[in-house]
Amino acid sequence: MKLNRRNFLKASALTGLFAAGATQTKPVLNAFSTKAQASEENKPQGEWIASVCQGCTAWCAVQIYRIDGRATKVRGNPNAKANHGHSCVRSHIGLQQVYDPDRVKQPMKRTNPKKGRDEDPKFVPISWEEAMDTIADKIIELRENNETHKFSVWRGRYTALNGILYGAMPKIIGSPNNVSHSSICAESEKFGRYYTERYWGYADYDHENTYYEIFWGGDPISSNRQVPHTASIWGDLKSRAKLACIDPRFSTTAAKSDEWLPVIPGEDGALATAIAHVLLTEELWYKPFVGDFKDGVNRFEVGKTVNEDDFEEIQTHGVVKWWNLALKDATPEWASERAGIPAEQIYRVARDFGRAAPKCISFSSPGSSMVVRGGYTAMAQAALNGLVGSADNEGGVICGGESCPVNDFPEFESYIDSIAEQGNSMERIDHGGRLEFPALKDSKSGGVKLTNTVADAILNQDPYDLKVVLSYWTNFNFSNQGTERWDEALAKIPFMVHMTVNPAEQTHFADIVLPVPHSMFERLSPVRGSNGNLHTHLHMQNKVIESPFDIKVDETEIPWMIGEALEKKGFSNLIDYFRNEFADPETGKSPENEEEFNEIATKMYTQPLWDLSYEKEGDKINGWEELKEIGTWNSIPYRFRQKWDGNWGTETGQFEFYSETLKAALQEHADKHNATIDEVMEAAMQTERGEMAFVPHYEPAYRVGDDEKDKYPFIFSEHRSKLNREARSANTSWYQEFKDVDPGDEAWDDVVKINPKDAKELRIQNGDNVKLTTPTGTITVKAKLWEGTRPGVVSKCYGQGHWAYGHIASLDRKKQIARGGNNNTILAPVHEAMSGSGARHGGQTRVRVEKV
Ligand SMILES: Nc1nc2c(c(=O)[nH]1)N[C@H]1C(S)=C(S)[C@@H](COP(=O)(O)OP(=O)(O)OC[C@H]3O[C@@H](n4cnc5c(=O)[nH]c(N)nc54)[C@H](O)[C@@H]3O)O[C@H]1N2
Ligand SMILES: Nc1nc2c(c(=O)[nH]1)N[C@H]1C(S)=C(S)[C@@H](COP(=O)(O)OP(=O)(O)OC[C@H]3O[C@@H](n4cnc5c(=O)[nH]c(N)nc54)[C@H](O)[C@@H]3O)O[C@H]1N2
Ligand code: SF4
Ligand SMILES: [Mo]
Repeated sequence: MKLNRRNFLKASALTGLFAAGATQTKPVLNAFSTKAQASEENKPQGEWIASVCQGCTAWCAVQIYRIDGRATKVRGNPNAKANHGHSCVRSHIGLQQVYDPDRVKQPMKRTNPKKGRDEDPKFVPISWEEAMDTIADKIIELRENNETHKFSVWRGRYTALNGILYGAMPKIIGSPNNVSHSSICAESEKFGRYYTERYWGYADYDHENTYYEIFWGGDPISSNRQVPHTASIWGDLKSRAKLACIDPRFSTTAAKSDEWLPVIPGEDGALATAIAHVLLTEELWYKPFVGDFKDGVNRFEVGKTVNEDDFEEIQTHGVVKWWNLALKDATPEWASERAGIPAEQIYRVARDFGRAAPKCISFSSPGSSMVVRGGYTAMAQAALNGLVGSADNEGGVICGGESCPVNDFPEFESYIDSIAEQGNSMERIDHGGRLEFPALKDSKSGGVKLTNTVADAILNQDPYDLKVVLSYWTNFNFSNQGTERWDEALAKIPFMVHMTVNPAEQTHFADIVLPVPHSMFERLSPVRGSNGNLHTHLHMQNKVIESPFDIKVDETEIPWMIGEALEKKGFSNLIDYFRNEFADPETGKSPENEEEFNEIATKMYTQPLWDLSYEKEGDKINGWEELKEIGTWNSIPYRFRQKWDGNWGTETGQFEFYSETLKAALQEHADKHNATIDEVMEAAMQTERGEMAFVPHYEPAYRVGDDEKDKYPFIFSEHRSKLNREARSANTSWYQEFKDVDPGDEAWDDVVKINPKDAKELRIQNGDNVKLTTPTGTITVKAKLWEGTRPGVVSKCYGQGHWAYGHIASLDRKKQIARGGNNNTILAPVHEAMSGSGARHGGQTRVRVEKV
């Protein structure tokens, strides 16, 4: 072919294309590529092995460089479409976690029967056999006394294998009490989207095609779901789109946005409804989505009700009802008084957002919704995406994702005997579904299982006591608000097993401690990550290294071994289920030991992804070995507007501003209690009554503590760290050394950030030790003068304050002296009851700050 200019361009475009394809299998971050720097003779003999980081809920596919059996480096897995070769700073901290000398190294048992923070558990090493035998004895005792419901499995973070330990095992033993940490994580955010667009899950966004983003208490370049992706495209996003960050704190995202709205904590609902008000009064709603007045004349005028018949909706339901009930008086001036943001700024954000319709994003987060009464705030944030037509649309918000076909674990119903059946029918321990806790997941009363109420249940024996608890990947007396209650509750449990990587605050109350793999390096398991970058996926954790410690996998191997121990004592249903129902999909072989069980369960679960005979839309992976090697399966990119034209799945089939779906769920919950919906609203601590219950609306912030000057004059607001791997990374020197990457924070320390104006009045200076007192508790930390928090609001990072997590996390581990203070010691144990969430944000607790 002769190369004229036209086909030269064609050819080079093609090479370019192929080149781009080829680089996808290469690391993006070459600085970390050892091979790139090594000469031939000293070329390292290592290899990159696929795995998954679970440092946060992004669950990124990564690769780990192994050399001489040691894990030495981490990078994003270039085969994964969600993070495309990137990983965040926290992924590297995993290396220090897995080689942490403070880890639990062998099974141990408590020899001091007294439990309490001041009691030394006097742990001594035991064999796995003794541990399993003891656990089996306790379970058999419950079965003999017909009180299997007093058995409970507690789950923190988890992999896709959780269906065995958390799903099947309690049911086969006979307990409704599998308790998850999800309700202290993010359920209220999901509530908002479910009751507008019927999607319960983490959100994904089309950042590449958007022109305006409002971040509601989200700091997506430091936390939330997709840090590697968001950080990697931030430059492009920022040069294309306008960004507004609504956060009481000057976060990294606030610093890099066009607008910062330092909202008074818990008052976001006022801003969201005011933005909706402006979109309607100024005719900025997206008409091809919402529809229009029949005669084209806008009747949304301040304070005026509108006749429903005058408006014709297209994809939505109830815009006029919403206006009449909750929006007509919600002017920016009204919102300004509540949220503490100038009205002009609210107008500007609303107008710029509306002008970008439909390519604009209202980005909700737990930060602004894990707040007492924050469920309606989350609904309002989601409803904005309806008004601008960005819901399920390019440049907007994705509702769900393409499918990622996996197999369910085998049915276990036939292994539930009559004793178990009776236990399973008992009321749950967590109070979910009681009048005051609608906890409405998937339209079900009590659909969300509450976490933080379990401490109250144990303390008050309401509805009964728990006797045997198996807890994994949790640290509930650190991670729940109101930690002192948890210390007391844990001390009351007669037998608790903690399966943990590090001995933690919860371990201090355990009877048996079991060492488990660090999920990122030491176990084989499938992980279904959050959707990201328009793709749904499944990633594989591999056993990258042989652990130096005597560990067993919590979700599979330990249940198997307990099953064997139970069999010896005459109860074989659990092990029978594992032996009879699980079989290698390739050879048909049943598992014979715990390790085989883990592998076979993983193979069965993932078969549709690696077996080419299953139809699917996404990566083609040829065989089980290839899945482990590539480490990820990705769906095709999301196809937008799947839910448009009546497919939303809501009661009306439309995107609901007036939520018939929530109305039905609330009615069912009310009927269950012979109550009215108003009575439910009251019990659930909501202020509005009547039809307001069915629309996104403003609820005033709820605060614990009196604001009189001499009592609790400040609002306490908190946030997470760029370096928090949830609350698990504080025992690493990298966490401590680089802690000042969080704006305002200090290395090796824990500070409360106070506005200089307030500090001056209190005569407090940088570095002073200050006591923070709330109605719930007291901690002592350093003061930091910082303009990044508004006067009247003090701001503090979550994550420090460990008194039993290791020698780096504590100032003095032996004497239990924490480095800094745990926010949960002073945060009140309150809830966002509509979604059943623990409420940590929204300035729910007032605080007194005193120099010590
Ligand atoms: N004040 C406040 N409280 C919060 C939050 C907050 O931002 N502020 N965040 C909330 C959120 S979003 C969540 S999700 C929860 C999390 O709270 P939890 O689910 O209680 O988890 P962590 O506190 O991270 O502690 C997990 C424990 O697991 C152990 N561990 C570490 N790696 C592994 C592993 O690979 N396998 C196993 N089996 N164990 C391991 C650690 O030793 C630690 O003891 O906390 C909530 N609590
Ligand atoms: N770096 C990091 N990222 C993580 C995790 C982690 O531990 N570390 N954990 C993962 C997990 S388990 C979860 S659930 C998610 C949580 O995701 P997010 O909730 O998005 O995480 P945070 O950074 O805690 O966001 C809270 C933000 O809300 C702000 N905020 C507090 N009160 C209010 C309020 O009343 N209104 C508004 N508008 N903002 C408020 C805080 O200042 C903070 O910047 O993050 C995940 N990503
Ligand atoms: S910490 Fe979270 S965002 Fe960072 S690499 Fe791990 S899973 Fe991804
Ligand atoms: Mo979470």
